[in-house]
Amino acid sequence: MKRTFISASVGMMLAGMLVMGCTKNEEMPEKAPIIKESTTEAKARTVTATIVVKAGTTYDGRGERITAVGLGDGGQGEGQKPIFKLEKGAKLSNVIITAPGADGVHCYGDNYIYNVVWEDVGEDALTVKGSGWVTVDRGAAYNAADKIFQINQPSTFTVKNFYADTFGKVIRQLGGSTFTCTMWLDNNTFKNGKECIARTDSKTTKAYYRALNVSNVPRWWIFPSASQVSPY
Ligand code: ADA
Ligand code: CA
Ligand code: CA
Repeated sequence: MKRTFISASVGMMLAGMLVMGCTKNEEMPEKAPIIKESTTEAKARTVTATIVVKAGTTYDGRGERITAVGLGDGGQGEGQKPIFKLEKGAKLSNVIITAPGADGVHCYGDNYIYNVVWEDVGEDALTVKGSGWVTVDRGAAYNAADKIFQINQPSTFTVKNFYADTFGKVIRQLGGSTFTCTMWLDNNTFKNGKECIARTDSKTTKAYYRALNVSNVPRWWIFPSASQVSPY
């Protein structure tokens, strides 16, 4: 949570495009999250309890904006509740999560997260809580005081076609943990990070990356050895 509200700037950008009569792609920010453009038409939904997406099923919000009430203040206190709990094999798509982000999305393994926008990340945006794979494809995360993605179980974690602006780190494997993860980062834009793209303390975790557009992030990787990270 960082108290800059991005909708105003997105609105101004869209208004500016209209004034200039601009429809060209080069005037859009790179990798603009696709559902931001239809935010004004998206349904608003308030949730007061974690939404559980059952094993093997899909929750498709079709662009709805979800606001959590009573799940946590979105600050840095641990123990807040998730807004979504994805059981094994569940999918989540096309939702905007507003402030307060609480503890975001909890993933129990083999989860596909497509086009989810965190407008104001809470304690963190998404946590891997079960082993397996988790793929985050498209979408965006803004204003994370610290972590966006927290990995607490061995997993293959992929982030692709994603946009993050203002964060501490994009990915953090649980501090002090020695289990093995594989991170894949492909075609992402990461701007204005205080610390790094990814951090682990595990000597067996590996990261592979390509097509990253990174600006104003002091270090890309904080890993025990540089040999754990490679382009692909
Ligand atoms: C911190 C904390 C862990 C866990 C994690 C999370 O790393 O030390 O116990 O709560 O955050 O999942 O947010
Ligand atoms: Ca945490
Ligand atoms: Ca958390």
